[in-house]
Amino acid sequence: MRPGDRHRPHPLCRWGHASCTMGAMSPRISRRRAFAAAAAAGLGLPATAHAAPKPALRGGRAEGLRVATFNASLNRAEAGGLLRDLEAGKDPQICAVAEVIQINNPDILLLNEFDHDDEGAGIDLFRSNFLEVGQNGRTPVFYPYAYSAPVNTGVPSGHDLNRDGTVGGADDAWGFGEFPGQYGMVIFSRHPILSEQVRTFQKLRWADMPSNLLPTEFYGEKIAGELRLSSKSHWDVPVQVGAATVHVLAAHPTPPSFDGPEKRNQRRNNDEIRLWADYLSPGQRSQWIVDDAGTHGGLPAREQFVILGDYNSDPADGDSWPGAIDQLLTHPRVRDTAPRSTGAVDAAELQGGANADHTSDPQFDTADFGDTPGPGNLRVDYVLPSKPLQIVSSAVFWPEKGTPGSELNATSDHRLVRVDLQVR
Ligand SMILES: [Ca+2]
Ligand SMILES: [Ca+2]
Ligand SMILES: [Ca+2]
Repeated sequence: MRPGDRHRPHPLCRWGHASCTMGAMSPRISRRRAFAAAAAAGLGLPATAHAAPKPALRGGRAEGLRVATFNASLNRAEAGGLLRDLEAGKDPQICAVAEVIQINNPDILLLNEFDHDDEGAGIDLFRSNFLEVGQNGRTPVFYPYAYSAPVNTGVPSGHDLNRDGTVGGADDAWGFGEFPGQYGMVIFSRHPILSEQVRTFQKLRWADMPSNLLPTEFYGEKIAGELRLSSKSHWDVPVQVGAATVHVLAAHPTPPSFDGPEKRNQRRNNDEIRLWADYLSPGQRSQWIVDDAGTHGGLPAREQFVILGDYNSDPADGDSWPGAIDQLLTHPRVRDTAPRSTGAVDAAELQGGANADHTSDPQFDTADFGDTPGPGNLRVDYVLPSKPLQIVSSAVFWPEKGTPGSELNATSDHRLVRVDLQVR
């Protein structure tokens, strides 16, 4: 525990972290901390005024919940690079990411591409130096709870996975990355994270998935048997919202590109998406799934969830294995609210190129990729709630060129996607 942590009730919940107990989470302290910070910033009611668990009972009043996902592109070229930028407190890209978050003001947020460090120092610095400071006159946001854990990106496999004749480098790691933790993930929440019930699937083997698409001939039998399925990690993070529990299912499957004829990344992307589809299918179909603590099986049918993340797969365009994202969009437990923006329509028209040939309606695009030759702008970022959750609205934050906020479009190649729910 570092000196600054005594003010933070729950600095970082990590898998297996001794301090991650319900007892360590004190809504009272976190509220006080939020009020103190807001007072220091010269504000009235802090954003976390509604962060405390409300006295809602089952069957009682519904609670509004805004859930968002954002691939914020906060990865850096070398280990420690993001920490240096966060410490300096002025990096314009990080300020813009914080401003996007402050404008959208989610209650639960997954950030993809946030370099992971084992102490959670990056999470603390991002909160104190950016989120809790009004960017460009916006209202600060306060997240008393956060979760992160190690990822497979940049972790050396010791094998020549890309078959280029040498061992080492980003392409030979368990997930593509220059150093362990690059392109990591973090969840921020105003509601308590039930950290003792978190399940992670970092080490689950690809070969253990029945009827997988693993190109065994390309890797060879021995190495194929060791490969990890998740390119970063898959997390089931339960969050307590009033009297209800909502499971945040977070992941960031590998892009289905940079492939040879064996299509290893395209195949892996499909199977990483399939992990959640199987996880949500109780019974035989999820029995092969084993979490990092050795527990088998998927998410029971009674549990509510929201799937979050950049799944690198458009329903119709880009390089996906056919039907990859449909495994989630058409899953019987999942509701697709089809979040949209007018900015994406505007961008597809202005940018042309591959966009002109797309099948998916551009209003659903969430990422602004290269257009000549392609892949063009795609729908790859998803917030997919379970069916019993009541939907209020949904949106992609993609302001049209020349309108207020459009200067933030350059912050990342992805846009923030959000869904407003009622939880009871
Ligand atoms: Ca190699
Ligand atoms: Ca583009
Ligand atoms: Ca498109």
